[in-house]
Amino acid sequence: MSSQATSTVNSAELVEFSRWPQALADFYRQQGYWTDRPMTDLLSLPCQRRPDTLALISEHGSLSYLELEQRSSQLAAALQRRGLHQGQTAVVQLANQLEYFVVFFALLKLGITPVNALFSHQRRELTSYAEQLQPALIIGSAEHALFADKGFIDELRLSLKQLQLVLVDGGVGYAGAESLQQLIHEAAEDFQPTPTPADEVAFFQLSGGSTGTPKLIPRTHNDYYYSIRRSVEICQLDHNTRFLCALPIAHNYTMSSPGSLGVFYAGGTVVLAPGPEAINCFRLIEKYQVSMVALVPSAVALWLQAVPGHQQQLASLQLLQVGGASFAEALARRVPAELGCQLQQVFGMAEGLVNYTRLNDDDQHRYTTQGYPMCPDDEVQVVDPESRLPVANGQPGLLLVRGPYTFRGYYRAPQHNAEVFNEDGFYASGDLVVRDDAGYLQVVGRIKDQINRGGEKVAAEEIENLLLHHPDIYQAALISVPDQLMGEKSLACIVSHSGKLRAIDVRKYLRAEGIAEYKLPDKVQLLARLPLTPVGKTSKTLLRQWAEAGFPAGCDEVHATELSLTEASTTEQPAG
Ligand code: J2J
Repeated sequence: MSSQATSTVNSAELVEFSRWPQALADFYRQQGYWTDRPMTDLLSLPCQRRPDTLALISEHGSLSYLELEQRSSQLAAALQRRGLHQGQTAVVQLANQLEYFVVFFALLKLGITPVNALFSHQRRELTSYAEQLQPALIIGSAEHALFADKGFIDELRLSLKQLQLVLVDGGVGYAGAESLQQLIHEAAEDFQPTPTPADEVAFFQLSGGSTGTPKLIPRTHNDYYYSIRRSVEICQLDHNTRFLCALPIAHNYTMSSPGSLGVFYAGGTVVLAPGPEAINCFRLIEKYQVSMVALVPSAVALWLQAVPGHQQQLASLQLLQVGGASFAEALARRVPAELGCQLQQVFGMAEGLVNYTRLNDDDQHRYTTQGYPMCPDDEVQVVDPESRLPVANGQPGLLLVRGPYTFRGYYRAPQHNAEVFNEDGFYASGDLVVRDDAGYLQVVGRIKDQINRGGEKVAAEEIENLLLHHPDIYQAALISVPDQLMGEKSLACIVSHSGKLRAIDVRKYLRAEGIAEYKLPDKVQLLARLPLTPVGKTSKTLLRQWAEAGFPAGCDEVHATELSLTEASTTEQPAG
């Protein structure tokens, strides 16, 4: 049977994933959450209603809904002619650019399941995704050091036996890769979409992670499409919405809460910014009459600092969302007066559950909580981390969740899944929350071994494993330290053989290992040995206490050779 000629292939050929139990799936359909429609509707429906409305604007051009529909079909047809088909996977890395959504919809139309890496990701992250997915297709940008020449692709080919095609956006091209632009502009002829069935995986989201290997989150059409429709409803988007996409385009927050995809569903316009830098964003807001933006707390803090004298430029802005990390109440209360718009807090996760403060909430809830779950059938439990028994409202506890858009397992990670899911299929996100009597949640801490660096998540274990491969390091622990702007920064506590390792050496070494810049430790502290808990594990609690109160002075266990990030970064070469 030719998979190209039919709308579906044998499900054995589709991407495997942990499904919801049948009873829950039936319930989610009955409640109208799962509609069994493909996510390609997110483009085709607004295109039917308003083909000429601009779907996307960037500084390099714009695309109407019709153009986005046509170009994504042209790309899908071009891929199909080259033998790509439903059931295969892809690794994609593009910046905040128009082509991101041309590619996203093309792959949905063809039924190819991609993971969209962040543009800040480097060799290690991409290699890990590629090794896990064994993609048939890789799409990158010549603007990124990894795809500027063929070195990385040649290296990948050795371990990717199923790789059929590499596409590069921009640049002059090189042997073994075709031009993305060229394929986008080939004729679509009589292309017939073959999306994967709606209860199968549409694409993979990225986990912030707490383990050694970055984990992939399978998201089905049914679950993701629901999360988008419901977000659009809560945030009251319509075809007049103009959304500034200033955070990384592939992040779950920017894509779906309600994000760019929500804006498409509502028939509005997405304005692409290269990043959240205040002055440039203010200019774009004014130029394109932006009405809504999604930011992380550190970006809001910088906008508040930069706004005096620029208020007029923000006249069109109605809603500012903040999420991804904890946002201080004092800053939250300044947003309406100083930025001239309403604030909405969003507490979400790429694994599923999303909480919003509602647009008609009272000030107390708006400024001091992270909202409540978007779906009435999100089942949230707040439990004691040890006993796993429910705690009373007002008491901190571990968040457990199950629901119509919360995943049921990381891709091919049975061991980790056994740790983070209980026998009833509830996922423990590792967040500590307090629930009030009205059901609003406040994020008060976490038990997962992760640093939340202004919304960018760093898995401690991933960095510790790399550090332990350094010939001069024999113990390492990565911890978070409070930071006024970022909320948290990372500190690597290291025991080195020579006792002479400097922060700059550590960062250089890690950079050469090929990890994203935001994962490099902000600070390094050398110690004679790491403090232990009674059961012999590294005591990160004690390390954090020392980091805050000062490492014990005069203690012969400590060599104070700390080097601050500013010192380090002024003496280092930029990545790439
Ligand atoms: C405190 N911590 C928060 C918040 C997320 C919408 C918004 C954010 C994300 C996201 C997302 C927080 N206050 N308001 O996917 O759709 C921390 C928690 C959570 C983790 C998830 C979305 N909002 N967090 O940030 O997968 O620790 O998703 O478990 O990147 O970020 O991170 P991520």
